[in-house]
Amino acid sequence: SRLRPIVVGNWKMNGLKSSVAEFSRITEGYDIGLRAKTDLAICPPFTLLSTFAVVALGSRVLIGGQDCHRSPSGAHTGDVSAEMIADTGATHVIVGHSERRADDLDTNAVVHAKARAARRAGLIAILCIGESEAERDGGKTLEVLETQLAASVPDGATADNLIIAYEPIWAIGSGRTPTLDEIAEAHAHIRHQLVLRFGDEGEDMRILYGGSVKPSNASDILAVENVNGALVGGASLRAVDFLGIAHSY
Ligand code: G2H
Repeated sequence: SRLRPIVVGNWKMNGLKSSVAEFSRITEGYDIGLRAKTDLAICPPFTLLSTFAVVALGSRVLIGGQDCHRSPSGAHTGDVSAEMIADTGATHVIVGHSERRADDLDTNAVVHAKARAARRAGLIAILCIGESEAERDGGKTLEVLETQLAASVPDGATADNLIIAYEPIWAIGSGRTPTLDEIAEAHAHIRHQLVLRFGDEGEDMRILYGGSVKPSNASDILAVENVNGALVGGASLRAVDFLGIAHSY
C-alpha cells in the first residue's frame, strides 16, 4: 500500500512574529490539489506555536514542536512538555533531531522517553535517526540505524503515533545529499527493522528523508521506495521553496 506522504518543515531556531506572513503564504498555498497529494506540517519555535496554530486553522496545515521534555510537568526550568505543545493545537513533535542528540544531550534513552511523552500527550512523534560522516565512511550506517531504532523507538509505537525521519548528519544543512541508492538502502533497512519489530504495523509507519532537501532534488528523493515524505530545514523557511518541494508529488 502506498502511504500518504507528509512534508514537514523544521524551522529550527528561526522565526519571529513577522514570520507569520511567510507562514500564511504556506497555508494559502496548500490548495485542494496539494491536499490531495500530501500532508503538510510546520514545526516553528515554541514561541510561535500558538500563533501558527491559529493561522493554520481551516487550512489543514499541521503544526508541530521541535522537541519536548520527557516528563509531563514539574521543576524543569526552560523546558516545554508534550502536553503544552498539544495544548497549542499542535499535532506533531520532532524528537531526537541530531542537533539535539549532539554532545549527548538526547541519548537514545532520552529520545525513547520523549517519544513516550509525546504519545501520552496524543502527539505524533517524528523521531530522527541518522549516521555521522565517520560512521558512513566506516561502513557502519545500517548498524547505527538499527541501534538507534532499537533503543529510541518505544514498544507499542503505531503508524498513528510515530513517524521515523532518516537524516544522515553529514547531509544536514550541508547541501550534500546521499545518492538515491544510498537513500533507498537506508530506508529499506529501516522498513525491514520496523516490520521485524511491529509486523504489519511497521509497513504503515512513514519514513521521511531529511537533509538538504530542496525543490531541485525533491522529486527524485520523494520517488525513492520507502521514502514517505521529507523533513525539510532551510528550504522550509520560504513558502515558495517549501511548497515547491510539496509540489514534487
Ligand atoms: C535536517 C534538515 C531538517 P536541512 O536537519 O531537519 O535540515 O534541510 O536544512 O538540511
